[in-house]
Amino acid sequence: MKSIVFLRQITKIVFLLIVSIKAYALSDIEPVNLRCEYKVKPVIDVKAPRLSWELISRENNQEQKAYQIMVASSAKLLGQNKPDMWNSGKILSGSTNQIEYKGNELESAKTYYWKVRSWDKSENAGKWSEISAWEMGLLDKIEWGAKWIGYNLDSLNKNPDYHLPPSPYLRKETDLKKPVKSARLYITSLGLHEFYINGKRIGEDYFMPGWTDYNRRVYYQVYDITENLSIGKNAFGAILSYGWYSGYLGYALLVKSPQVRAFYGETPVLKACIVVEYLDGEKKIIVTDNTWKANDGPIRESDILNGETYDARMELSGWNIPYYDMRRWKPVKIYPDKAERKLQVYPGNPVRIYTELKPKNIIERPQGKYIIDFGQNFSGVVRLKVKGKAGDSIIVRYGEMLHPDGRLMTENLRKARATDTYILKGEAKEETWMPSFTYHGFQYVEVSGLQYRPDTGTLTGVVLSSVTPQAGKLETDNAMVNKLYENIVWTQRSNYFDIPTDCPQRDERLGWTGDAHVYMKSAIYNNDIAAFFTKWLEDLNDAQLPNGAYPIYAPMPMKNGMAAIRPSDSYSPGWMEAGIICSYELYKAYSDIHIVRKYWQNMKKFMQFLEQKSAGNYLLKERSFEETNPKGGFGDWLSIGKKTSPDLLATMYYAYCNKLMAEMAEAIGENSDQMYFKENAIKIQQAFEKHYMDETGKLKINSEIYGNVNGYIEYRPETGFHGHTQTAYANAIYMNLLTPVQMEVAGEKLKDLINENLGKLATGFLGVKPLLPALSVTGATDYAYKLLLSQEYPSWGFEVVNGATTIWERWNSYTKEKGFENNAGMNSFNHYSFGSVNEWMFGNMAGIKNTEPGFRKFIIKPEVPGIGINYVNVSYHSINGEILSSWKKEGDKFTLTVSIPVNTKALVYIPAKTNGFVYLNNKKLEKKLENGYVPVEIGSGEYIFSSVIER
Ligand code: RAM
Repeated sequence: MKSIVFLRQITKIVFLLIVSIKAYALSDIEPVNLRCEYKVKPVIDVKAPRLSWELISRENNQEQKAYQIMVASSAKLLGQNKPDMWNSGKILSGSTNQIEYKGNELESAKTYYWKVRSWDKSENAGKWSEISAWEMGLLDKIEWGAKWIGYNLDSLNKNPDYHLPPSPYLRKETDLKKPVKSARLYITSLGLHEFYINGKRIGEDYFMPGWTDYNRRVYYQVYDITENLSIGKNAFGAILSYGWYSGYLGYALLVKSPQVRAFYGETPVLKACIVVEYLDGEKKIIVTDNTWKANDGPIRESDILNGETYDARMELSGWNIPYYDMRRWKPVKIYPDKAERKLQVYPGNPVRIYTELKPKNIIERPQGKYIIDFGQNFSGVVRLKVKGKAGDSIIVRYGEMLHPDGRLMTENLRKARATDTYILKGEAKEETWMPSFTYHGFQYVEVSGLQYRPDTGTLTGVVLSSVTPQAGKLETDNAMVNKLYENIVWTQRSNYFDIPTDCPQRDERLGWTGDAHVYMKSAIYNNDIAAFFTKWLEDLNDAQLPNGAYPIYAPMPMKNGMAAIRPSDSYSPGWMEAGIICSYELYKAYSDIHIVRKYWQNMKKFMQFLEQKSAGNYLLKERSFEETNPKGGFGDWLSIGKKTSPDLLATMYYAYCNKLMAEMAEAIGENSDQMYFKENAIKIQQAFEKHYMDETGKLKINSEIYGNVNGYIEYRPETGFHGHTQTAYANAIYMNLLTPVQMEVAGEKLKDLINENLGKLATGFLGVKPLLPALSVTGATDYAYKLLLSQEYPSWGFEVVNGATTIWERWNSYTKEKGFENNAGMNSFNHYSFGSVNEWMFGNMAGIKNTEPGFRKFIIKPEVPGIGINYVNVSYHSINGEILSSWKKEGDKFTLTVSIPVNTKALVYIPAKTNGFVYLNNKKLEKKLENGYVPVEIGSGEYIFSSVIER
């Protein structure tokens, strides 16, 4: 009896032990890639920063059931689990991103340390993450105590063609009496700056503080300069340039605008604050004030569009190191601040050197000139390593293409001089120089002034781009498609340059809104652009016009209530919707409801503008936008063939924006707005159907209404405007504006139009993005592949086989027969809009599409062509982790390898033959075929599916 009791007790203990082990078992779920406001260990000035992490685990179908965040004011406290700032406690939630800090108030200039742990699907806690951190900027402008300082050199270098004054140099020396514990540099400028401490350039960033509406806000950077300082004398030096603040912008010179440069101010100015903390805790603060001295120096001209001239003979040797003789330097001038101008931490990804390129080919030209081919079109500059006599000028001209006779083609740069000049000081050793405040879009440079043949070390291509982290990879067994993808990536790299520009080479480089929204989803698959667009959406909303319309580009400097670069620039259907579409894409891709909330009132104001335009008809009839220039806006810009009515497009965008607004309203819990926009969308769809569609489902417009009206850029009386175009159907399908029956009809019509056009596309900027997706949705994947794989004009392949290394602005930017036919004045070879086919390559060819914000839920539904591609390997690093879709077709055998991040769910569609079987990791699945696919829902993990498909 005794022993039985004993046994019972033992069993009970063992049982309790097992239960408690289970309860306290440590899961292998682990938070990694901890970020704050989309960045790893950033400096920020957001009062309730958003935290995110990704999860890893060896277990399949793993999920997060809860999390806990701890934030402390020191790493030590956090290590001891003493979160003096915030302890979230165990929060029952599956969210791993967009989690707002809810702790004690964050203070200026402090660093905060944080960690997180998650509970897995079985409610077991994982281990704590590694410690991450963020630092706060200066939260109040007053704290800077610094003045705007500058040195006006505006009267110099005024010549009839360009007014390019030299760069001011500013400096100051300070004694530091004791050993330094830590030091920070807070720095900004109106115009561009480079900053030096004791001879060393601070930071790796270029073109800071970026382009904003400087009347409203200017950004600053924060650098840890602890290592740069030493006891004793320290020298601080800055070089300023005109940049977007006071240099040339866009085509102002070309179109002979009343003002061509200095749109925000004339003199570039600097504001800096250096906070030094000595080892003993005492602080010393050095600010820009009237104790700084100024001079002009070797940079004789510097302008983003026009280039830089550097006279090495005028170098101020030793100017940025201590004990420099300052007698010839002048006092700086103090410039007033604007009370309303905000001073904020740069929220985007700064421009940095991406990589360097060696010359691929060096070609000798007449008159001692050489052309250097870098083999790749890109944004950046060249670094020179040259020798020669004092006073010799080395002149570098930049171009994207060569004329057939071998000359550098520069006509398409229009008024952008795009020339850098280096004047040698004539040293015995080689002299090295790279411009600081200009960039060019080019593949070739022409160099003159060299007394010898350059070799591959003489000129180096320096690639500059905003550092948006890589997110996607795409590879197929089709060399042309691979090259197309590479070209798309290079085009994005060239144009995501502080703002999303249209092109990097000519006198334009503006944040064109139409280009930005048609390409954005494509961009998302390639890079993490969350921070980049967080910055530009601010620019876009700052530029919202008083009537509520979003402009055709942003930033848009204004003068007397009109665009300053070209007074007739305002808004355009197809462009202005970027205010809605880009916010929506950011929300969808990164689950960013914060951005939706932030601009909700702005977006509603835009919707009111559209409503007023529709005058109660829920429709934008023909000739609804007579007030813009060009009339009706830009329409399906650079399309070829029949032109789509801009108002028909405007109406579709009107409906589409209402749909997106309804979805965003739901996301932020604005229920009445949601109802309102949803109903509006329906009403617009009905009005659209009534006005722009005949009984057979054919899209139509009344072209005669446009007759005899000058000012419609694409309207010709002979050819008119149309509704029955590829662009019109593609958009109607993509935007989901049709009933199922109409959808089917539209799909047929779209195919008919392609057939009539000998199997070719005819779309412009607005039609190209939805074209392949629309074909896919309506079951014409074979058509989509035919267009993708075509190498005949007009197609993506045509550009590739004609040597393109980036995406062209026009389908016929260059043809072998006609050369640079068209308008060499508007002919960029580095323009991403037509690269929007990338969205289809990731979303359809590889089949990765998000169905819940942030790719928390997504589908993988690869579309497999009959011929042309047998292997596709695509990954996308979402905010929830890395997704893989890799498929292979060998005869009739199909294999699909997928990888699903922890805490996400995927609906995988495996293509299969009727009556065919689908295997998962070699095990037969008992599932039914639906429209050629077997859908399988899976959680995290790696899986290999195989099936038999039609050959
Ligand atoms: C061109 C720009 C841009 C386009 C507008 C309409 O000048 O390059 O790509 O959006 O015009």
